[in-house]
Amino acid sequence: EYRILHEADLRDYLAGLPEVAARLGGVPASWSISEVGDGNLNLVFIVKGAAGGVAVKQALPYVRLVGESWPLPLSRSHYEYLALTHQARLAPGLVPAVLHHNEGLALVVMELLEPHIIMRKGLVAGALYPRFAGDITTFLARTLFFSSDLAVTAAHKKEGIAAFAGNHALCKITEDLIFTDPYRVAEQNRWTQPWLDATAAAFREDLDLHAAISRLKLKFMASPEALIHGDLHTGSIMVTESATMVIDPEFAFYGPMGFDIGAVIANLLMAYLASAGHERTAGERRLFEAWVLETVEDVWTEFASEFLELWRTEGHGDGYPRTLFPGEAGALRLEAERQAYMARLFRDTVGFSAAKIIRRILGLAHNIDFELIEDPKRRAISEARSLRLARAMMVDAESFPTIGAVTKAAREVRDW
Ligand code: SR1
Ligand code: MG
Repeated sequence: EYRILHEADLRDYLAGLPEVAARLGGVPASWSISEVGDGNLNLVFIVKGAAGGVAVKQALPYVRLVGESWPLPLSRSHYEYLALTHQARLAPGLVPAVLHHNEGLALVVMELLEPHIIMRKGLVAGALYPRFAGDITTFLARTLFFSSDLAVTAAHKKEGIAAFAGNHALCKITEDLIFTDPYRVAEQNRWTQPWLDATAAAFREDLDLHAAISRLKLKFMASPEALIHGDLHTGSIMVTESATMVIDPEFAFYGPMGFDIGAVIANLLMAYLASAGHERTAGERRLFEAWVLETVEDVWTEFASEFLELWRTEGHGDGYPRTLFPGEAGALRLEAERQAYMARLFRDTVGFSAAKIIRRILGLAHNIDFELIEDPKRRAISEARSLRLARAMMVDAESFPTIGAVTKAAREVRDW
């Protein structure tokens, strides 16, 4: 049943979906259809009619960035649909509504997010998003907490793990591209040459770094703590000044919570360190960079506070049975356990954040924060600062006991 949809097929297909056709309005021939996908994997169409619009995402049977030589299962569309509907229940208003899903065509039709833009593009242009920290922390706290053993029964959790277990091809991309390739000779690696040649070579020889990234890789592979988005970079977030929407959860599976939180923080840190390479006035630059670092701090502190509050009020899962913590002494002890849990989660977050930075500079998939810095030497300076920060965060975890220590180190490396 699968075929790659082109404009004419898509028009006919959507015309056969009464709810979608009604949302678009007018006759199908009047709909405008454009393919706008700029991600690494899929086709994305924007369809607009007299009454409204929809977004259509179709998985390709291969990695779009590389081509047909790298096949990829269409089943990722099924997992994306599952994750989107799950996230919509747990974090209403923070993900697009799904209007239609066709498993055979590996296609999802969603509400069109307008006037939202991809957050990464806004950050490259120096825009500030005052609602972002509050919204993303609500998304993170609710999706992670409510799919964890702290909130659900053991049986429910295991059914969740089983439902996403087949998404292993997407996990393998992460295991290779984030946790392995940047640290070895791999054909697809690339970096800003010749300025980063020596750093890339040093990272390939650095056994402290190899031990640290391998610990993180194992955590990624063997810690089904919660249903994670799995690719929560700023290209997977759409924003306006007053709204935030998380998209593209096709990498979703039960994994370590710190991977999602770390992804958000990593991408903010890269926006911060890329800022020096983009054209903006000194005043704009100061304002933008101060806002980004404040947002990094808010992301962790607001996430931690929302997550802890959920645990205190909705912690009815099998993970920490309340019956084992009776009375005042029990309550105090349980609270101490919660604080220890958050300290461990913070360490994971810092490590994963570092891994996400390194992969964008030495691995296959880069980001426009750096790529749009036209002068390669200036780009390499921002990237080298980011690599220096990331290496320290990964190898020297004890030096980063708080999020303030992370932003302080980012500020220091900004002037390096
Ligand atoms: C070959 S896919 C490269 C990257 O694109 C996705 O957005 C993920 O980040 C993946 O690692
Ligand atoms: Mg919040």
